Amino acid sequence: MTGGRPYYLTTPIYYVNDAPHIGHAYTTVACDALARFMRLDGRRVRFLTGTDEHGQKVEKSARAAGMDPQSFCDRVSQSFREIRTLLNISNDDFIRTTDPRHIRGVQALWEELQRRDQIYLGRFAGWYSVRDEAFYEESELVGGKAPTGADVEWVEEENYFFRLSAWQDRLLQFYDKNPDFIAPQARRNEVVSFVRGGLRDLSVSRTSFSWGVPVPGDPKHVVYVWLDALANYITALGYPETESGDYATFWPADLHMVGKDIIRFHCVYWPAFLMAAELAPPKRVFAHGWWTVEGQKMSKSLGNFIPPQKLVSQYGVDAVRYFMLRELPFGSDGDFSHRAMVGRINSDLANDFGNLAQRVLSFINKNAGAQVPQPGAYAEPDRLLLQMASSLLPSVRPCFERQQFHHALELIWGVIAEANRYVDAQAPWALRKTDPARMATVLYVLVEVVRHVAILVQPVVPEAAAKLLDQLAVPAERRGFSALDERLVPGTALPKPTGVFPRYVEAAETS
Ligand code: ME8
Repeated sequence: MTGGRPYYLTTPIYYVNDAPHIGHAYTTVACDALARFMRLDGRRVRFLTGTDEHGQKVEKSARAAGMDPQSFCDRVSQSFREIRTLLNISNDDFIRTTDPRHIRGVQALWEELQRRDQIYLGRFAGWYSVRDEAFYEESELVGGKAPTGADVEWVEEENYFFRLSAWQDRLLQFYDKNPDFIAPQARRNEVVSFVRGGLRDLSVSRTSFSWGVPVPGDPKHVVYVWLDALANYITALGYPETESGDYATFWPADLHMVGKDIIRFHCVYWPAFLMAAELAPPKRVFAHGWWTVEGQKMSKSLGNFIPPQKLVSQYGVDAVRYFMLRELPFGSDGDFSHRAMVGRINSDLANDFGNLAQRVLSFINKNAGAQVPQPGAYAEPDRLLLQMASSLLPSVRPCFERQQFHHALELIWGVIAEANRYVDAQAPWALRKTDPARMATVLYVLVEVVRHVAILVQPVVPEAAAKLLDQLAVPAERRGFSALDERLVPGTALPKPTGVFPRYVEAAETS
């Protein structure tokens, strides 16, 4: 789409030290649903994801795999790229921090910061965690480890420093003026109190390894992996070119979606780097919660990282996407269990939505000439149900704008429940003999409601929604939100329906 107000959203760029798992899939699916929603709503969307390939952690993993870092990154980055097909992700761009366009942009940002006297050479002595790629104060350590539980090592080396301490007041003013910058509220409070507690200058280069972007003019240093990584959000838009092209169109980003683990980098360091380079900070950072698996933290030692391939082959792509966005209030932590997944598939998808669509469409196919029925005058219950369906978009839109996916789905499923009650109350099968004209009106109301719902769920379950819209004979160009106000044309032939949400049946135990 070329017209429309721009909307730029990003996932974190994922470390290539490990293969993708459901945590990565979660952030990417949430962004994808939002990107699709905005496109259907007429926005000009740029949706970026990618991989974070530099730093000591990746260098170590490459060595452990017996590979040179570049070949190692090429291999793992490819597995993150494959998520696109696997989970039906509609990203517009995929950036790698080893891309020449990115390296150029990072060096330009460094030079800009240096030119503005925001970087100086000093000596670092402190604690560093390779797993978190983060520095910690002595006072932050818990039992000799990072607050995240990661091991730390004592590092002393010549480093460049960014004058973060000088930005404390301006950051606090920025948060104050932009109450929506950090969501949810609890994360906002956490960031504000961290900054109020005082900021120290931040070490932004390393000399003890070489897998990174060389510091311009001093190549024995590589740029700190977080300064390198955060810059992806602008280098993908063509930074340092800011006057024209994608940067001019899409920056500042409407949303950086991240997990709660990396909020400090996105809400403190990133806006400070940008303000120091006289660039606009992003409009919003949303930090979602953390998944555990069957009640346990995901970890290498437990071997319970679920690869997205496994989920998709077991449950299907739409079911996985729906589950992720419906199961938890977006922002809260939650548990990924087989039982909960099957519950959602069989009750919300198969029983509520699938059954509604299937019984209406097969009834029309068998008993109403396999075409869109001709409605007569509407009765009160018809008007009420149609009204509920057409008021969905105005109530669902603010939920998406505020990343309240679960709430948007609750509202849509409220209409599905109402439509199921309406089928039972109006009993079209009984009307077939007693009042065929009334039967046609009831069926028309129902296909209209199914069309509304199918259009609105496209961002979350794109494959099933497309199949359903095919079965309603809705042409591809009439599937955007601006087509919601239109009506199905009576007499349009409808193809033979097939179920779009199969029930999940447990495989029989084999011994
Ligand atoms: O932090 N539950 O990359 P990363 C929910 N390269 N989300 C999870 C999760 C879980 N259990 N585990 C991971 C990095 N995630 C940096 C980012 S951005 C400039 C650089 C998701 O590979 C969540 O979005 O460790 C989290 O923030 C991200 O993966 C961390 O990915």
